[in-house]
Amino acid sequence: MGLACGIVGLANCGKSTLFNAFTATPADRAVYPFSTLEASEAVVSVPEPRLKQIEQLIPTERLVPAALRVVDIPGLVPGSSTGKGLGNKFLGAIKECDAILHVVRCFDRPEVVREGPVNPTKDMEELEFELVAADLDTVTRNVDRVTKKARSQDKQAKFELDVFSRAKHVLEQGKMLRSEQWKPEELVALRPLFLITLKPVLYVANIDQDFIPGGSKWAKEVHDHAKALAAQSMEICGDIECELVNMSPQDRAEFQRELKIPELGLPRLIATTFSLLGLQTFFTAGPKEIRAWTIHKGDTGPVAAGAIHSDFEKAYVRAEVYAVEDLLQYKTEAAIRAAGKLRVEGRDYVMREGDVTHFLVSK
Ligand SMILES: Nc1nc2c(ncn2[C@@H]2O[C@H](COP(=O)(O)OP(=O)(O)OP(=O)(O)O)[C@@H](O)[C@H]2O)c(=O)[nH]1
Ligand SMILES: [Mg+2]
Repeated sequence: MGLACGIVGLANCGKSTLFNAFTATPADRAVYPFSTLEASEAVVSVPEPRLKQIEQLIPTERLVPAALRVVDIPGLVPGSSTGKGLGNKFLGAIKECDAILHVVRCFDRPEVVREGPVNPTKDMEELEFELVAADLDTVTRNVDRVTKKARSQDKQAKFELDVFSRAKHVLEQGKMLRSEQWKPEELVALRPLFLITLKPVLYVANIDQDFIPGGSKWAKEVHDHAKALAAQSMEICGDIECELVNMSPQDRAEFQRELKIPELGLPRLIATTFSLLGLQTFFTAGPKEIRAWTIHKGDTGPVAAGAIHSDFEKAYVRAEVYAVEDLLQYKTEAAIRAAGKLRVEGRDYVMREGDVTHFLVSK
């Protein structure tokens, strides 16, 4: 199904606008809060300049970029975790996501309703409080669940109880789970709980158009907050991005010149989200299509083959592999082979970023 990132943020911070920019399709934007009542989902292409570079040397019928699912998650409000606003309805949608884009309102526009003056720090803390409360609820229920089992000296249950109790303690202090160091086996125990504050997050300061060159004091609050949590952050003007992606390329170029916006923020946002997910890309290239595929860093050849077709993981025999850079240097696969740069890799091979592969699978 592909990996998913969920767009969260308090009401009217610009989530649907950003979602619209992502998908270049009209989402239900509005100046009143709770304009979005259901989570909507779209699939976006991950920008990949190397596809075109490969095409220069291996002519093909079509280019297929990797895909990322984006989910617009309805308005969270202070108190959501206890049923206020749309209540807990949002939780399921966030839990299913692999990464979170936390959108923060850094624009002042009186007609776009909000309670009190623009205050990014307060907004971030309020939303995080809701997420922490939601996780605390989940963890508490699971502590209760394994406590009885742990008493009967069940080793696995005892381990889970330790891990869950520590998670509970972290959350009770108002901290997010990703702020803690977890061992791989602890993460394995926590994974089935789909905890929200354990997911990687990117803070997105949704700024006013006037601050596109930078210098928004509100955006700085977002960057500082993210930095203190060892998280990444970036600035974007949702409104402008949304307008730009819906324009013809000519109009867009003119508009960008006029407004002095050298580059769209969106491709960078997608690329950052992609790296946040700990992903890497490999390619398959032939006369029918050149395609970018998504795997996790550290995945082996068989796992990569399985991304193409689930049967291929078992049926994997070997892979012929070279790097995109080799293709750019030697120009043809035959020349890469002649230069001894085409590698034959077995089942233990750990894929590298930018591999171009032909998989040999058994019938
Ligand atoms: N000035 C300015 N206005 C923006 C920006 N992004 C969004 N808006 C406006 O803010 C209003 C609310 O945006 P939405 O995208 O509907 O907000 P939302 O977070 O999806 O709201 P809910 O779904 O109701 O929680 C719209 O009128 C947008 O045009 C921005 O970057 N700058
Ligand atoms: Mg919305």
